[in-house]
Amino acid sequence: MTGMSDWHPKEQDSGEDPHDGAGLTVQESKPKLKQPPRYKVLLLNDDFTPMEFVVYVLEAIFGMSREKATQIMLHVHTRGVGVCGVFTRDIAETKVAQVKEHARANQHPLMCTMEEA
Ligand code: TYC
Repeated sequence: MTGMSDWHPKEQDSGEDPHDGAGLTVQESKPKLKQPPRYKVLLLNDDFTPMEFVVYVLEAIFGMSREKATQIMLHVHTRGVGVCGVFTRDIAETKVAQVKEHARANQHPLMCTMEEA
């Protein structure tokens, strides 16, 4: 009996030893799961959409109180753009589509978009 023919996996790999028995260090793998990327949903100002309509959209689609919705609407009105919330991609895409569809159905030019947070 000589050389590699005597090699037995059970003797070589206890699961604890970071060395492989041949003088080489085995790198433990890093955990592969990551948090999913998050996206900001942004509301854009325009000169035509009524303030009350924007407040309603923020209440209905983003679950905001009237007070919070009014605060965000006024921020967008004065600053030009504002964050409605931060979500995973599918949820952000759905909310953007809901805002646009609601605006379109009511013939308002209100625009909504998303960007990676
Ligand atoms: N600027 C609009 C107005 O004066 C109100 C408005 C606010 C519109 C926020 C869009 O995202 C918006 N009627």
